[in-house]
Amino acid sequence: MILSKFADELPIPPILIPQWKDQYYTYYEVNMTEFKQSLHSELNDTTVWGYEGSYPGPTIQVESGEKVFIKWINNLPDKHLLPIDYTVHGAHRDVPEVRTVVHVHGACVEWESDGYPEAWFTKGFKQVGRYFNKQVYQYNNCNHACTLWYHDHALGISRLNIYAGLAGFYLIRDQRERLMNLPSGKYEVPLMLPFNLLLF
Ligand SMILES: [Cu+2]
Repeated sequence: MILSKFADELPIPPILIPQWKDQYYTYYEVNMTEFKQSLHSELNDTTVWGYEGSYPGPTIQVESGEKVFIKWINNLPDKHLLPIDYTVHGAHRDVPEVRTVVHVHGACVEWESDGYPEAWFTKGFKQVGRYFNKQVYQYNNCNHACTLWYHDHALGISRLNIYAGLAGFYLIRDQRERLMNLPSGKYEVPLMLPFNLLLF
């Protein structure tokens, strides 16, 4: 089957709304779930994994220096969407099949909040990897304005969790960027090109 090109509008992920925000800090909760989503109007809906019912996940947009807390919550099924290679390091049968941990790529964070591959957790934090340390991650966002992304990082199945859909944008804004008068609003289009780095 050949799919028509340029048939659908480019999906732009929604901006995530925080649960709480005051002058001191911002708090988000982000659920990982399995759901169906249209990936092309000529195809039936596809089962994917995503954050807050969105694939790619909703865009997290913060200000440089903003103190942000995020609780990443695994509400995925017990069975993986994709076949697991149990010979890969960290993916042997002694660990639960579906495990997740979120890494914000390029963020400056304490190690406990960095989404270490062995800090994975399962649904309801029932089982955790040996470097799991806390449920709510802290991000100090010390970077200047930049485009970062968040993605799954669980040892042995990162690539599968990301193929399944666990990735999204994390944008840091600042005054210096705003003064550059760059294209903004609907003229700023975030693009994500999925390909396989050496992710295991
Ligand atoms: Cu990364």
